[in-house]
This record gives sequence, C-alpha cells and structure tokens, in this order.
Amino acid sequence: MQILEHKELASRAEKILRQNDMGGWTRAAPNLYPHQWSWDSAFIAIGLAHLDVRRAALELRTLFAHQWATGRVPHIVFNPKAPPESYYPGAEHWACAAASPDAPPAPPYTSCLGQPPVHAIAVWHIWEAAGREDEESLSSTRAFLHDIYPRLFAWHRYLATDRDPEKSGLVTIYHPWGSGTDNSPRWDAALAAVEVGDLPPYPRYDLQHVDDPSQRPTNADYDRYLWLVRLVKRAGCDERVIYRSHPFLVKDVLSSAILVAANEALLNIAEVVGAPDGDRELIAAWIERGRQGLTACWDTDLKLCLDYDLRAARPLRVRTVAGFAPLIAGGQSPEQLEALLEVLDSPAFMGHPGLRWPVPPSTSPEEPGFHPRSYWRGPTWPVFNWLLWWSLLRAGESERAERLRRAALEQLTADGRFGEYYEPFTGEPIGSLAQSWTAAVALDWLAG
Ligand code: 2M8
Repeated sequence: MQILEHKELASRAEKILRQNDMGGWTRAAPNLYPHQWSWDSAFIAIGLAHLDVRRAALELRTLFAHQWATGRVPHIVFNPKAPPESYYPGAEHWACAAASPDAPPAPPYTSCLGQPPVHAIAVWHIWEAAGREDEESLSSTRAFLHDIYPRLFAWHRYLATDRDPEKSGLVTIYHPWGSGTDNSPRWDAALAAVEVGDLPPYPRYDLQHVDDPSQRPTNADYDRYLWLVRLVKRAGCDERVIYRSHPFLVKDVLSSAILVAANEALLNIAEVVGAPDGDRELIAAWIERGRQGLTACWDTDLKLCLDYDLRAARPLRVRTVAGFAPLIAGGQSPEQLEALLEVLDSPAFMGHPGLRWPVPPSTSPEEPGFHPRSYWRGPTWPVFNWLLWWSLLRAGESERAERLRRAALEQLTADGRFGEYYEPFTGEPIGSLAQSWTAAVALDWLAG
C-alpha cells in the first residue's frame, strides 16, 4: 500500500515539475511565484537530477547566467513574459540594471538581493546522480562542473567578502527576503527599528493566491520590505554603501551554515575539475571561519544558534529552525550535536504534543511570535525538512534521519498537493499548492 502511494506521489511530483517547467528554468509555483527564484532552483535541480541530469544542470546554468559582476546570484530572475500584475514587486519595480553597473544585461531583469547559497550542494547532487548513469551523462555533467565551478567560486567569494567585511564567517543580510525565511520572527526586532518613509500605494497580488491573508506577511511587513528595497537601490546595490547607511543589517546563521555545507560541496567540485590549490585553500579557510562564526553565535541557555543584529549590536533571541544552523554546517562537537538533538526532540520543536506529524515547525510553538498559519512564523516547510534530513544523515544520525523522511513523506502523501508549507497541528497544506521545491524534495526522498 505504502509503495503504491509512494509511486503515485513520485509521479505527481514529476508532473508538477514538468508543469512548472518554463523551458530551461522552473517557476517556483504556478501562480504565486511566476519567476525563477535562486534557492528554489537549487532544490528543484536536486529533484530534477532524478529525472534528467542535463535538465537539472540547465536549471542552474540558467540561474547563473544572470550572476552579477560582483559574484552575487540574484534572488529572483524575472520572466519577461509574465504579465506585470502576476507578482509584486516585479521587474519594473526592481529595475536593478539601472541602479547598478554590476547588474547583468537586461532583460531579463533581476533583483539585487541574494538567497541562501544551496547551489553548490545541488551541483554535487547532480554529479552524484550522473555517476549512477552512463558514461555520456557523466561526461556531460563533468563539462557542466567545469563551466559552473568558477561561477560558484565567485558566488562564495562574494559572500565571504562583500557580505562579510568583518571576516566573521557569517553572512550579512540587508533584507529579510535575502534570508529566504522572510517573515520569520527572527527578524521582528531588527525590522521594528526600520522607520518607513513615504511609500506610494502598492498592490498585494500575492494575497489573490492564498485562501486567507493570514498565511502571508502583513501589510506592515510589506511596507518595510518595500522601503528596504528602495534604500538598497538608492545605495546603488553596493554593499559598501549599504553597510554605512542601511537600517537593517543582520548576520544570518542559516545562510551562513548553508554556506559552510555548500563550501564542502565546492571543495569536492574543485577536486573533480582540478581547480588550483589556492582556490582549495581559500575554500577550506571559509569553511573553518564559518564554523567559528557559528560557534560565536551559540546560545548556551537555548542551545541554539542566534542571528546577530549588527545595528543594535545584540543577538536576536528567538527559537526558530535557523537555530539548528550548526547541524546544517556540520562538523560540530558530539556535545553540541547532543544538545541540538535534545532541543529538536523537545516540546519546543518536534516533540510538541499537538503536532500532526513529527516534523519541525519553522518557529517554536513556545515563542510569542509563533503563528501556525503564517508562512515562516510557524508552519512546517517540506524544503526545510529536507535540509534537516540531509544534515542528520551527514551527522551520522541515519535512524533519526529516516524517521524524519518517513514523517515528511507521510505529510505529503496525505494530501498529494505539494503545499508550500503546512499547518503544523492540522497538517493542512497552505500558501501555494504545486510548489516546485516541495515536489523536488519529495522526488529526492522517494529515490532514496
Ligand atoms: C518566498 O519569498 C518571496 C520573496 O522572495 C515572496 O514571498 O514573494 C520565500 O519563501 C522564499 O524563501 C522563496 O524562495 C520564495 C519562492 O518560493 O517565496
């Protein structure tokens, strides 16, 4: 019975990726997100690698074709054919090519933020998938690795320099959209300090695509998001200016941890392509520095990592899944691993008695900022479950990883609609349905 259900789930997941395929890139969701998103594409490539390694590689080739001269991989590449009223703020609002000489030629236009750097991890998954196929797949994927390696290296170097001038090992974000966990209570205190100036009225097209507005960020959040975009553009999208003047400047532990794991993948890729020793030494140093940075953010009472508000010079003390950053980065001490697993199993996360499935809510239900239906404030996210599962496997916690995989798949099998996120107590899929990265991670789980 279970096997049949899983077969059906896999074929539905495949269908969703095909339906959302725009020819060379995949929209993040059919209605709510009609463009190419950066970290979505990386997860999508991990799923596509099980269907067609060349198409998986193309997903990332397309994204990286719009890399900035600085190495930044934009968080959105806008589909020039999507009608303007399909997403706000769209290409004409960002118009980054006009704001910075470092932007790639447009159209297509891009945003001027980044997102967590999952890409090298995805490239390594594609390489491993090709290794299970014939010599032809392997040689076309080897060519892909040669082409993408310098681009990945430039992306990571940008994150380690322009985005970490303090050399702390931690990535700075200057917009919640850059974290990928937009309205997480992680950002509440830092955002509260942002004073919004004059903003013209703007549409909330996103609300047309969800059943109820409480599933999306509030208007007050959006005012701040749009104000921050305006300030980033006013600063010419230049990190040196942003560092001097911007009101929202935070060290993001989740992006930093993903960067450590991605640098490990990049070291593997460097090996395959025979990159210079100097590159490998730099990558190894970034890994080391990243782990040290995360150690400095460890909160011994909460037994979680905390983001750091550079403007207020204080940690952001909120329990969210980002706190498991050291597990994602890997290489933690056995004591720290034990502490993290204890918190993960506790009622603050997966041990909460009301959960429909034992998968972590994005924000701890014990936090005042928790909301079970609001986006990154509480719902469970299949894509984050994947990240945690993969991290547990890397930490040698294979039984625990398997329990998580089964629970995450049960959640998806119950409705088969590939929700963007799920209400943690009822298991209802919410946000967008037919979300590409949810389908992609399901395919990866089912292939395992
Ligand atoms: C969500 O973010 C976008 C803005 O980037 C939005 O709400 O309009 C986030 O969940 C983000 O992490 C994700 O990449 C994007 C597309 O799935 O949607």
